Amino acid sequence: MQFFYTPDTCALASLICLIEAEAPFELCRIDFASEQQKSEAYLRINPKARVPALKVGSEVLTETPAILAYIAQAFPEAALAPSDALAFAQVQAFNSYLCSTLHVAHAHRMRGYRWADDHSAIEAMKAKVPQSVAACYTYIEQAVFEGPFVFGDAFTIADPYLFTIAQWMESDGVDPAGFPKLAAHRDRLRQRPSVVRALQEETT
Ligand SMILES: N[C@@H](CCC(=O)N[C@@H](CS)C(=O)NCC(=O)O)C(=O)O
Repeated sequence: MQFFYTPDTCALASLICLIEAEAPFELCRIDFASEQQKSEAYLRINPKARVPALKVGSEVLTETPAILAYIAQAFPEAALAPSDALAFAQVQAFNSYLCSTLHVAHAHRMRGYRWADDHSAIEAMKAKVPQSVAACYTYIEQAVFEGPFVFGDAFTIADPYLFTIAQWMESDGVDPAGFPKLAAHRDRLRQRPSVVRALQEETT
């Protein structure tokens, strides 16, 4: 497998899971500074011009929830997701929320140009980020998070994904002190060997 990533992006969640699963893969770094995600060569891999992308044989998987679910199912011995269908769907519901709601709220800070051309509209979207992102964390802290992991005692594909996005709390203008369970989860995951290794590998 080839894993296409950029440091400090949502690709970290999939990298942690590849390491957890002890999956064989080659790391392929995409350089945002030179806009390599828009290069012809990368667009042939992922026409969406985004990371992450996971090449499995001749197939390319994109979208973090899909990549995480694939890793969990392709490497079942790593036990990264529940085998019960309903419990698995709950993990997918959570990861879909991170992908389609929390990550998108965060993207309004740096990528407002995706939704508007008008400078004042872009600035207004940026100004709303601390509030819209905090509302997502309030929902997760109060209605979802079981502890010590998202879904209780078992570490699942939901944990590295939440960890990855929660790394951006401060830069999104959200104070982690307002979310004690999520802040403790973030601290706990920072110590986990797969996370330590992923953070090292993505920057080397
Ligand atoms: N829904 C996608 C989002 C992927 C995405 O937006 N990735 C960002 C990095 S976090 C990216 O590649 N941005 C490059 C750009 O906007 O040019 C997923 O969850 O995998």
